[in-house]
Amino acid sequence: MFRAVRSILLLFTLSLALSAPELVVHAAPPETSKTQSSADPWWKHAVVYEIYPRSFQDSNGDGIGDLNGITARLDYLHDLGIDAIWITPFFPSPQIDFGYDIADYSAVDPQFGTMADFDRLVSEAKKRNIRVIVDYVANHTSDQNSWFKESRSSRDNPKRDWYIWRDGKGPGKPPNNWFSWFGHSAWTLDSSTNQYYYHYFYTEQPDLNWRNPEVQKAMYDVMRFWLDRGAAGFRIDAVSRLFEDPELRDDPILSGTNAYGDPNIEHKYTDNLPEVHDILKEFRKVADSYPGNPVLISEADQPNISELTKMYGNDDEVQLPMDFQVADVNKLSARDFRRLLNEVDDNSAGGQPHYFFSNHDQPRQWDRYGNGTHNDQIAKLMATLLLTTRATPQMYYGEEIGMRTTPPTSKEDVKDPVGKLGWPVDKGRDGERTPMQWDTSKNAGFSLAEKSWLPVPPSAAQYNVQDEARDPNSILNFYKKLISLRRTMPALRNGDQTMLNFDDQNVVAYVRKDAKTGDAVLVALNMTAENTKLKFDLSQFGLKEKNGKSLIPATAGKISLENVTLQPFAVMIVQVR
Ligand code: TEU
Ligand code: CA
Repeated sequence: MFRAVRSILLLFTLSLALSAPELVVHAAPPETSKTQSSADPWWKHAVVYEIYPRSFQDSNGDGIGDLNGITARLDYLHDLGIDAIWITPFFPSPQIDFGYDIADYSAVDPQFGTMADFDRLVSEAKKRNIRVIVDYVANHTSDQNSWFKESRSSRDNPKRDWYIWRDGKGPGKPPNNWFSWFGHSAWTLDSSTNQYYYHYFYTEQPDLNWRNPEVQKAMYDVMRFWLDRGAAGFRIDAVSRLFEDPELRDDPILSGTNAYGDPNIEHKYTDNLPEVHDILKEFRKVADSYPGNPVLISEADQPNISELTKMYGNDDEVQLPMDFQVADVNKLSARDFRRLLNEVDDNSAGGQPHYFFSNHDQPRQWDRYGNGTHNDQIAKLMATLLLTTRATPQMYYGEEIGMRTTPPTSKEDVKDPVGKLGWPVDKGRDGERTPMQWDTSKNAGFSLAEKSWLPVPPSAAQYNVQDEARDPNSILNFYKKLISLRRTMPALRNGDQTMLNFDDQNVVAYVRKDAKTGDAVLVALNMTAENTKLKFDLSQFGLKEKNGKSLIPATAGKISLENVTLQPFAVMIVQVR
């Protein structure tokens, strides 16, 4: 998925454009404004913030971020206004896939801290009304997990069937043509028992056999373990890959080859099998057996709205399926965004959408959506899109300061194994995992070590929390303003959403209106480098006034809705009656 995007990125020359509308910055709102106005579960109104713990804040000078580092930065997160953090895996792991290869599901890796550190993080976060969401890697373990060590020890070990073991088709021939997402055969021969085990991802990440009730029980216990310790829910990793075709049919071969030199295939028999939904229902039962509405967020790059919609079940599966369709439009296309946003509302599922643009697996939005000259303004446009629709927004650390993708410059420096395998076509995911840029001190304030695990990008000199906090026109203050509007305005918090001007090639526009209070806003996003004139008639929404109060950009008087001009990539949020 991320490979194509990555090569497109190389084409852009990056330059800095510091053009920004005037903006008034408000301090974080009082706690009481976070009180629910209705019986909605908390996650419906939350802003979720993804933290890659290796790269957020190092507290002990070893060059690797840790749990205490996150705790030390909670005041920053509170001031930003977010409601929940999702922390990618911090469990014991050989770190082949930087934590997504778990050796023990119920402990903390010493390089990230201790269980006491986790407990302290949860309780300190709670004091600031921030919930902690844990990553749940259900599809596979590490090959260093004691479950797998037992499983591989002999063909008749009681845990043999916890993983997918099969005979080859003949000498040197794996059971079928399935390919790993990370390159080459998805089967590895284990010489000690002369059978192959299946792994959707790295060789060191054997897939669990979810058809085995013992595996199911052990994994539901993992959920209970973290819920008992105060987790507010889970982001479920690679969930569409839980089941494989029992007949092991060959996947269809497509044309061309990928960055690893393998033929492209359709993962037809290892992805989105219907059985996934039986397990999602069980996950939900576990979550629902706890107070406080624990949330389930699914990570699955569903190919279309109907597959995505299935993730909600009948409101008995996940509450927030991540929408990869919206995340990966990968160009500023008013048409595409309008269609996708509208599709969700046309859909009878009635579930809560969940949008994001960046994460630890794909190039950052600053340069993925940036055009090379207006990147900062486009960063604000993407922030507006993320934070003003009715979807629950998910941010990735650093997007709020305009962090960019900074891939390694030589193969020797690559940390992510896919980057070594795919070099130079696929440089791996290091570029979007660089340390958080806090200030202009050593390692951008991330670590006191001589060398941080990934280098701090040169752009940290201009794009960092300390400097941006002081600049009223910064990307950081723009995010703060938006998050605060989302919290305080009934229209943005609870409102219905209706897309406008379906023929407009340049501008995405929508109305959010809260049925209860009548509070309404008009949001318009110019996705082009042209000055664009617009005209709005909102009478169909019972909004009769021809003028509105512009909140972004903040203007003194009212502006006319019949004669609006949007500068290149400009956004507008107008309160309307
Ligand atoms: O990624 C799961 C996964 O399947 C991704 O390939 C995803 O579909 C893709 O990024 C969409 O663009 C998860 C983790 O997020 C990733 O970091 C891990 O490497 C992977 O699982 C294996 O655990
Ligand atoms: Ca550390």
